[in-house]
Amino acid sequence: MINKKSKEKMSFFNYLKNKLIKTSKNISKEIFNLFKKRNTIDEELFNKLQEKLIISDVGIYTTKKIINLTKKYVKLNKLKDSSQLYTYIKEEMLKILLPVEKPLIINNKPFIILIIGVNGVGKTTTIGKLAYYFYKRKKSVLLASGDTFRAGAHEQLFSWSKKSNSLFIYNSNKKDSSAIIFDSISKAKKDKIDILIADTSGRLHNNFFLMEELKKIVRVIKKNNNMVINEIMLVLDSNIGQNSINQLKTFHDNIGVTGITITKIDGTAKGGVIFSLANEFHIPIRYICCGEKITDLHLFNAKDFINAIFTD
Ligand SMILES: Nc1nc2c(ncn2[C@@H]2O[C@H](COP(=O)(O)OP(=O)(O)OP(=O)(O)O)[C@@H](O)[C@H]2O)c(=O)[nH]1
Ligand SMILES: [Mg+2]
Repeated sequence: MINKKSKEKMSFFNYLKNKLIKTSKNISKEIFNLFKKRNTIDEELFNKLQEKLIISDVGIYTTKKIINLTKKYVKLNKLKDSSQLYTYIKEEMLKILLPVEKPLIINNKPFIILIIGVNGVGKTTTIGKLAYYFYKRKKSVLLASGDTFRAGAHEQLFSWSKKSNSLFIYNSNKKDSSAIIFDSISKAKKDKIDILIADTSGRLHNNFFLMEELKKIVRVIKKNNNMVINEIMLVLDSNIGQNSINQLKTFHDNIGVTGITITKIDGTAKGGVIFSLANEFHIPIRYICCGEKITDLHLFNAKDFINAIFTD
């Protein structure tokens, strides 16, 4: 008999599989067909595998790693039949993701999360979903409206605060993002709030002045006694594929990213970028977002992700 827990697990798995269908088509189906249609293991097979992985946005560096490991495995086990390699590649790709499966541990109060990223990647929407996620886990949440740039940013965040049963703070007299976030931390402390999530303006990673503003926010918060940013979370849109490597590198070099949330996994064929991000940076991937609904945010789980994209 199937119990409630395994039923839930099954329905989540089907949900994830559906959301990842385009990425899965690129990675799993292509590789599966490649190994099924051919029998001999030769250089041409590896060239084709390389091509498929690069098309799926796995990135050249990570692709080469997978190919080299597979070649070694073939040699070591004296393999002749390519069908034996599909499961091996799936396992190697899982090994790339496992080290970045590190959920956030909420270990102090207020736990401060600063959300950063390029324009339109889904920062504010992710905040709404995160707030709801924590609300469901019985945490009190305060949202700080630190985006002083985008028209309607405060209204958008306020609306998410209502939907997620969280508190909202915005000071119309203050135009400076660091001042707004600083005040909100004081309020969170005073009111004994569990988690504070601060929104920031979208900024291109190569915009010097906006990157300086972000550094200032971090500086102002760190300079004050007993105030620590517990998580600097970069939001990345999976649709931009390999470009997210540059975004992560620049944000990380400038202010130090401690966690990543990947959005818009639904509908993208470029979900393979997650392997490059994991392999090249080793920064925890905390959550993945698979849609616009408040419930479309999930803890990143390497095994679920691999099983959803690799159809056996
Ligand atoms: N399909 C899909 N759409 C998403 C997801 N996350 C966010 N969006 C949509 O992406 C668009 C931009 O979202 P915002 O949250 O406003 O993005 P932002 O990064 O805060 O944008 P700026 O504040 O302008 O920099 C909205 O239409 C969202 O509904 C997701 O996981 N899947
Ligand atoms: Mg926003």
